Amino acid sequence: MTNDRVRTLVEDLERTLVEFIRTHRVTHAEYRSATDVLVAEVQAGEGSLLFDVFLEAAATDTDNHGRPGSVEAIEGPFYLPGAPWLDGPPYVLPQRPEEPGMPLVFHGTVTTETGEPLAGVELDLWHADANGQYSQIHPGIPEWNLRGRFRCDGHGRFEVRTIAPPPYEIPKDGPTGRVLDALGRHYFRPAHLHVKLRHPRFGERTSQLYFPGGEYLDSDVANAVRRELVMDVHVVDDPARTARHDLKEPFVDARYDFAFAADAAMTRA
Ligand code: MBD
Ligand code: FE
Repeated sequence: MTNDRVRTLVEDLERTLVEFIRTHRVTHAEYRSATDVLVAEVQAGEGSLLFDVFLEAAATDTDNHGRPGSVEAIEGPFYLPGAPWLDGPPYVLPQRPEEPGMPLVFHGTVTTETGEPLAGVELDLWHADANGQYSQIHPGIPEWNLRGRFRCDGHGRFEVRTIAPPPYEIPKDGPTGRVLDALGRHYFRPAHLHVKLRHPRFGERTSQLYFPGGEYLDSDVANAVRRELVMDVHVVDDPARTARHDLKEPFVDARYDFAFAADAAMTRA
């Protein structure tokens, strides 16, 4: 961000908030309780959670506006850089021997915005476990559980096996939960997979994918669902197909095709 841009934004934010205080005749006690909430959020390590729940989707829409290719989605507060590269194919996300949850095979393609297959794109996938918890964020889960990186093949195809996450309840016992309580809102997000795509010449995209018909699709506490981000999903229980994935039980087949438009700055270079 340039210094000019910082000044434009901070000065307008200041004007907007001063105007807001005047319009609502915010008292000193109300002002102080607002700053106390923000300080409590930061002290509880929930600063990013609060902002990501209330504001991140709007900022993501800015980037999506008028840009070709698949829409992007919020990163959320629980992304960790440096996830392990998986051995494969076939790729399986790191998981405990009896990882709870129905097996999920997530697959699809990555193409350019005009539909040409894009080889060698890195996918960095992370999601919650069957209890709605993320490794390294919630205690008692092995490091990097349900987080990992792999690449699509020479034809832009990818496939990875993991487990299907449930609808997700954001941490509610801290200050963010108290803000939602005050508003009378619930704490839920629909079940989702987070994924980042990276390509040396195209840049990086952050997506998040949802299950059709899933609970909270229409009432996401983070207001981050976009209909373009709903996968094609069906349950497979044909033994010939489950065996192909080393499974004896039915699995969820979830497909998503990404269109990756190069960063304008990178194609100019
Ligand atoms: C999440 O997993 C998430 O995606 C968001 C937006 C907020 C909290 C936890
Ligand atoms: Fe999430």
